Amino acid sequence: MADRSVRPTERASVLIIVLWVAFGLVSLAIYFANSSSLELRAADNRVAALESEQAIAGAARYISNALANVTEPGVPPDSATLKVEAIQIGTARFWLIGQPLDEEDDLEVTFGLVDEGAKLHLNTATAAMLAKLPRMTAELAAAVGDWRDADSDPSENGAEDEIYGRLNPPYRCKNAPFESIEELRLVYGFTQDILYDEDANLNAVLDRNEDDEDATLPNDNRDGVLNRGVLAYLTIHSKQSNMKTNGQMKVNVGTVDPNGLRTLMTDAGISSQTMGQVLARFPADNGQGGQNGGQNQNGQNAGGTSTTNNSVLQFYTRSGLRAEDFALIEADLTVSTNSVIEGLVNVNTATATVLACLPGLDAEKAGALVAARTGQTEQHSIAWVKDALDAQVADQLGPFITGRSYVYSADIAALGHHGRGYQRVKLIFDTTEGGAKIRQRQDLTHLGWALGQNVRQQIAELQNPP
Ligand SMILES: [Ca+2]
Ligand SMILES: [Ca+2]
Ligand SMILES: [Ca+2]
Ligand SMILES: [Ca+2]
Repeated sequence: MADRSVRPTERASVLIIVLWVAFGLVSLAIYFANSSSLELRAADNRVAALESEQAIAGAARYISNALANVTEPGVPPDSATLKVEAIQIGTARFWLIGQPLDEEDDLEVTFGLVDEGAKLHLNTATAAMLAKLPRMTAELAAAVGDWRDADSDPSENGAEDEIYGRLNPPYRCKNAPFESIEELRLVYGFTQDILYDEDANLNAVLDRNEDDEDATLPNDNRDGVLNRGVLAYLTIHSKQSNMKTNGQMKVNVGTVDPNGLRTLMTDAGISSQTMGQVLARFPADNGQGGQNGGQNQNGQNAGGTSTTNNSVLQFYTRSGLRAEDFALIEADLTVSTNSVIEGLVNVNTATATVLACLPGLDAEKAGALVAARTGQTEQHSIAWVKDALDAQVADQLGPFITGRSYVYSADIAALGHHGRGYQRVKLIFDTTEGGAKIRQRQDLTHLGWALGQNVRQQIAELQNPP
């Protein structure tokens, strides 16, 4: 009996050892379970990121197709059929982050394609036009001019090699056109703040961190209004072909080409009576007129005769055409002999801020223009501009505007399953040569979440239905 008995202290220590071993085993199990769940989670995130990457590739094809199949060249895809929000591809979704027409619309994301023609062209806009943008000054605009001009002579208030040579580290002035709008960061005087201002994630929305003073980056003024930097208003992509869809040059109405104009009006079904009246207003000039009209070097008119027009708008004003007849031929008219025209601003889609930069306009007149275009029936025409402005102002503005756009950007944000794997890519689509070609791809994922509060909430509700 005695040797079979175990002393209580021994029994206790065996128990403690057993407990320790059990504890160790459980810890190990928990450790491995945890690390494998971490690994699972990491793998899951990688899968989600791959899914959103695939969604972006799908979005690119979807948009390409929509742009290649528009009803008419220069007219955006029908907004009633183009899907722009929470489009599902497998378990992923994508959104197109747009730009609001009314800039005071800054509390939630606007969805849609972005018209590059609604912006100022950084390579073709004059320094005077650029200087009128928010955050710009005459000095900054002059420095932009010197950066892109071929010479090394500083313009008034500008900056050429001599100034860049004094920077630390020094570099050379580019003396060539901009290849991206972000290149502005290299131009003398430009800062991150001037480029982005409060819209640090470039989504045209006043996100929380953009309205909390210096609690989180960026520094903002917490006034409940989004102040946007110059990047929002600039492009290097807007352009249009000077060819008709059949490959022939458009009809020159700079120095009016009566034969071309007659053919064009006939094909459009404009009555012969109207045609006669229009042609009578542009009698062939002795030396320059008639069929030689297209041989003007730069497409601008040197003369002051009534047979020359500085713009398609001026031609329309003088032609006596009715707006609906003009709209039929407008897309095939030009005053230029170049094969491509860069940087015309689409007066039907530009914001008042951009319009205010154009010659003849200021903030007040631009506001009036935007008010006048609302409810226009000929949505891709410039005819309405004639009635919205004084003749003199319209003549100044005419050479810088268009009614159509051929280049769009798609700012695509995508999420994989469970709302994970956020990615954002901006693509530039160019339709000037028919079809839709991608000209530039820029990854914007590093700017962080840009889909606003509503989408965040929608995603949360999808994961945990109420
Ligand atoms: Ca230069
Ligand atoms: Ca210069
Ligand atoms: Ca923002
Ligand atoms: Ca603000």
